[in-house]
Amino acid sequence: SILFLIAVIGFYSCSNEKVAPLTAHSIIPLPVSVSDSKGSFSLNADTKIVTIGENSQLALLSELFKSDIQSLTGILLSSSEQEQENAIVFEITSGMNPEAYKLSVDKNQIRVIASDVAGLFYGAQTIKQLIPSHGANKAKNNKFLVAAGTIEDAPEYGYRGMMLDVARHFFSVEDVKHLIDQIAEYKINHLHLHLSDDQGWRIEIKSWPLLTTIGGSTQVGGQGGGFYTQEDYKDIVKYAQDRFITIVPEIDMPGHTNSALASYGELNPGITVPEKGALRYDRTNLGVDGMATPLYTGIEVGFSTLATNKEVTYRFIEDVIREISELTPGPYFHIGGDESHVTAMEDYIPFIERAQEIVTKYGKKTLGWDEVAHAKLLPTSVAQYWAKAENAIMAIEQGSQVLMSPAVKAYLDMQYDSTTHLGLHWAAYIELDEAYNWDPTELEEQIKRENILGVEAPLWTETIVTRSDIEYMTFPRLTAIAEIGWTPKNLRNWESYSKRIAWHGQRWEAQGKNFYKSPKVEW
Ligand code: TNX
Repeated sequence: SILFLIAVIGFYSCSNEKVAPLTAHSIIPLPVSVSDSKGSFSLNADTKIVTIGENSQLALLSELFKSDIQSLTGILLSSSEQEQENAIVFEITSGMNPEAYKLSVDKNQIRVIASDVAGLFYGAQTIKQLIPSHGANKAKNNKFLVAAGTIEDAPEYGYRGMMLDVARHFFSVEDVKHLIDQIAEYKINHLHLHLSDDQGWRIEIKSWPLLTTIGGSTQVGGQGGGFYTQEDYKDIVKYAQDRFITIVPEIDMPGHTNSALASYGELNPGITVPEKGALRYDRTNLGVDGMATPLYTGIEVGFSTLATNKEVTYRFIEDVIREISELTPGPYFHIGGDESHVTAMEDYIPFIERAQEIVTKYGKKTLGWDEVAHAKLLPTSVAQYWAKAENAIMAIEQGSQVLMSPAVKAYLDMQYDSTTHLGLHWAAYIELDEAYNWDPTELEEQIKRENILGVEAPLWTETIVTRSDIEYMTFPRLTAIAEIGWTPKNLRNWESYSKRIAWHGQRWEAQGKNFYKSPKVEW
C-alpha cells in the first residue's frame, strides 16, 4: 500500500498540469461529436504547423492560423515541411463533405483532416477555441495544454449568414474586415451587404457615376456617408473569401431606391420623399416626373420606387447587376424587393421577373426578401423569409428554397430589452435566449428542412453608427444563430449554450470587444 501511495503521489506530481477534458470545452457552434481520450498535447514555441495536400489555399490557411495563435498565446509558430511530433497538421483527404472536418488530439499532434480547405479552416477555428488562453494573460511557461480526444464535425445548413446594412450608415472597408474576422470564428460562411437604400448608394458603378458622388454623399442623420470603390469592394470580397465567407451583394429594388432617384431623375416616376429627414440638393425638383428627388436622411421606409414603366430603368438595373456580378465570385445577387409600398402589385411583379432574368443573364442566382414570391420565381431563386410566412410558403410552392431570417428571432437590430440604447423594437425585443431557442424547421408546418437553404441574421443600421455599436448588437446573438445554422437540432440546448457563451465572454473581454452582457448568462 506504500507502493500504491507512492504511485499515486507520483502520478499527481507528473500530471499536476491539469487539463480540462475535450468534452468540457466551450466550443460554439457545438460540434456534432466530441470524445475524450487520455493525455494531452502541449502547444509550445517548438510546435510546427504542417500542411499536407496539393492546394494553393493551404499556405494562406496556415498563415492566418499562425497569426491567430500568436495573438492568443504570444507564440509565433513556424511551419515544417515534414510530418513530425509536436505538430499541428492540416491534411487534405478525400471523401468528406466540403465543410466537414475531423480533429484529433493526442500527445504528439493535433491533426485536422478535411476534403476541402474550408473544412480545415473550420477545424482551425475549433482549435482556437481549445487554446486555454485569451491573449491578454498569456501563460508564464509559454505552453498550452489541449486535452486528447477527437471531434467529428459538419454543418447542418450550407448557408450560415449575417447581413450588414452599409446604406443607412456607411462602414469602412476596415470595419467590414473586422466584422469578417469576428464572424468567421463562428463558422459563418456568408456576409450579405445591403449596398443601397433610400439613404445611400454604397458601391461605385462606373456607368452611372452620380450614384456614388450624389447618392453616396450622405446617410441617416445627415453626416458622413461614403461608398466602396470597385477596388475596395474586390478587396472585401477577397478578404472574405480567404476566410471562407461569400459576400452576397444586395441592391434593393424597386423600393428603397431614393439614393438612386436623387442621383438620376430619369429613374423617378414622381414619388415624393417624406419631409422629415429630406435634404435639399441643387439638382432636385421634388415630386416632378423625371426629376431627381432630394437626398433623404430620415428612417421612414416604403416611400420610393424606380419607374417600373420606363426602359431606362431596365438599362440602369442591367448595368448595375452586370458591374456588380463581375466583381462577385459567389453564386447570389440579392435584388431586395422588400417594402415596395408605392409600387403597384401589377408593376412590381413584372419588374421582379425582369430583374430575375437579368441576374440569370449575368450568371447569378436571385435572392430576394420574401415579397419577391409574388412574382414567378425560378427554382434556383431563393426567398429570404423576414416577415410573412405566407410569402415564404408561396416561394416553396414554386420550387424555390427559403433563407430563414425571421425578424422576431434573427434580427440583430432588434433591442435586447426595453433598456437597450441602440436598435429598434418593431418586431420584438430579442433577449439572448429568444435568439437561441428556435429552429428554422419549427416555425411553420409548410417550411420543412428540405425547403431551407440556411439562416441569416440581418443587422439594419438606422441606429448603428460605429464599429462598437455593431459589436454590441451582434454579440452574443450572432453566435446563437451560428449554432442554429451549424449544430443539429437534437444537440442544441440553452443550458449548455448559456454556459459555453460565458467562456467566449471572457475571451471577448480580453480582446476589447463590445458585447451585450445578457442577464440570462453567468458571465
Ligand atoms: C424592415 S427587413 C426593413 C428594413 C429596415 C428594418 C428595420 C426588411 C426587408 N426591410 O428596411 O431597415 O425593417 O428593422
